[in-house]
Amino acid sequence: MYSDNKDPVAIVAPAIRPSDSQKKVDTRAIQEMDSAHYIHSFTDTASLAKKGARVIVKGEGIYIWDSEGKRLLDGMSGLWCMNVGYGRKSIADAAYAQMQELPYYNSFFQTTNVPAVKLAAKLVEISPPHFNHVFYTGSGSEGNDTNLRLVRRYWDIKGFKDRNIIISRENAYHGSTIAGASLGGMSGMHDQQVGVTIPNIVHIGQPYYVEGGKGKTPEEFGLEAASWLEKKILEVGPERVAAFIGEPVQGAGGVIIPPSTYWPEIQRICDKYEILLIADEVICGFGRLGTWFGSEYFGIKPDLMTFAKGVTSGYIPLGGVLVGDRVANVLIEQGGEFNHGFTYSGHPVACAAALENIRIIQEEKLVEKVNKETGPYLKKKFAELNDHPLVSIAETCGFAAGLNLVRKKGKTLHDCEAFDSSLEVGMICRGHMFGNGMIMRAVGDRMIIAPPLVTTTAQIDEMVALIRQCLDATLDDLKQRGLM
Ligand code: PXG
Repeated sequence: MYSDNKDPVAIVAPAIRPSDSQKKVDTRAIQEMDSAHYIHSFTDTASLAKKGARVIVKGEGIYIWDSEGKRLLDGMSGLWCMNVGYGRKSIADAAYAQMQELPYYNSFFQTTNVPAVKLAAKLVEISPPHFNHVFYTGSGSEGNDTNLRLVRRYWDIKGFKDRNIIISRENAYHGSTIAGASLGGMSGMHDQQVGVTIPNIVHIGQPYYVEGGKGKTPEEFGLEAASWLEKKILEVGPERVAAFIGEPVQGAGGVIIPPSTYWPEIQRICDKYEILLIADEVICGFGRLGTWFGSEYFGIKPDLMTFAKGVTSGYIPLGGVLVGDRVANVLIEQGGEFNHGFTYSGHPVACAAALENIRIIQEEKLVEKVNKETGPYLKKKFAELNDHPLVSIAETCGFAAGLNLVRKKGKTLHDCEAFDSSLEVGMICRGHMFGNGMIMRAVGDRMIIAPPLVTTTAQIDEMVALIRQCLDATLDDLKQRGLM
C-alpha cells in the first residue's frame, strides 16, 4: 500500500465511502502493472515501485477516494485544475453529446467547428476588453510554446528580428515542453535539459517576500523585485527584449504571492520599454484568485494570456492563448500565414466540455463567491494558523494559500529559523496530511493548497481543522526526532 508518510500517525479515522468502482479494483494488481509499465510525471519511478502508487478511483465534489476506500479532501484541486469540483455529470454529458455528433475535426483546412467558435466567443466575453482572439492548444505547455512563437513572430513582422529575448523568473513554472521548461525557472528541470534549453530566455529573481524581504516592508520589497526587470532589460539591451512572462501568483513554485506594488511596477516597466507582457494564467485563470483572470486581480493589462486547467476544470485537456489586440492586429493584418498549430487545436469535445464548465462557473457565481465570500473566509481561517508554533506565515490569495514551516525564534517573519533542507520537514508534514485524509502539497518547507472553487465555508472549517491537526502531528514528530 502506498504511503508517502515517512512516519505515519493516524489522527482521525478517514471517512470510508465504498463505491462500485472501488470494489472492482484489485489494488495490488494495478500497482504492479503501474510500476511495470507506467513512467509517471515528475516521479522517481524506481522508488515509487517499492511502495506502489496510491490508486485513485473516484471523485465527488472536493473529495477523492482511493481503491482502499480512503477518502481524501483534495486541497489541490487535482493539479490546480478541478475548479468546479469532481462529479459534474453535465460536463460528461456535453462531451458525450459532442462525441456522438462530431468527435473530431481540425481547423487547418479552412474549416472550423461550432464548439471551438462558441468557446472563443465566450472566452472573449469573460476576458478584459482588449482580448478578442484565441489560439487553442492541448495544454498549458503548448500554450507557452505558442507564446514564444507569437512574440518572436510579432517582432519579426514589425521588422525587429533581434528583439527576441524573453525575460522570465527563477522558480517560475511555464510547462514541461522544451520551450515551457526553458521559459520556466525550475533549476531541477534546467539541470536535466542537457544542452537543449532554448537560447535568449533569461531569468530574474522571484518576488518572494519571505526569502528576500528582510528589513523591508512588503511594498518596498515589491518595488525592489520589479526593479530587477528594468535592470535586466538595461543589461541585455532594451532593443533586444521581446517580452516578459510571469504567473500572477506563482503556483508550482509554492504559491508565491507578490506584494501589491509588484505587478503595477512590472506593467510600468514593460510599457516604458514597449515590451510585451505575457501573463501565464494556467493556474490563476478561471476564478482561482476571485477574478476571472489573475491579471485582473493585480490590475495589469497583459498582451497575451496563457490558459489551460480551469478552462475545462481538468475534465478534458485543453489550453490556449488569449491574444490581445496589440499582437493580434499585427499577426492578422500583416503576418500572412502563421505556421503553427496542433492536431487537437480547437478540439470540439474539449471545447464543448469547456463551454459547460464555464456555464457552471457563471451559473453558480463561483468567481464572485471566491472574491466576496469563500475567499475572504479562507483568508481569515487560514490566517489563524499563524499562531501555530511551526508556522512563520500563513497567507492566501483568493483560493491559493501557503504557509511556511520554521523554528519560530522571534516575533517577526524574518526572525524565524528555516529547517535544514535535508530534514525534509515539508515532506514529513505532507505525509501527515495524506495520512489523515488531506491533500496539501509541500514545496520545500512551504505547504500549499489551492482547493476547488466550490469549497464551502463548512468545508473550509473542516480543511483548516485537518491542517492544524497535521501541523500538531508534525510538531510532535519533530520533537520525537529531537529536532525541536
Ligand atoms: N503554466 C503554469 C503556470 C502551470 O502551472 C503549465 C503552464 C503547463 O501546463 P500543462 O497543461 O502543460 O501541464 C502549468 C502546469 C506542480 C505542477 O507541481 C504544476 C503544473 C504542472 C505539473 C506540476 O504544481 N502546472
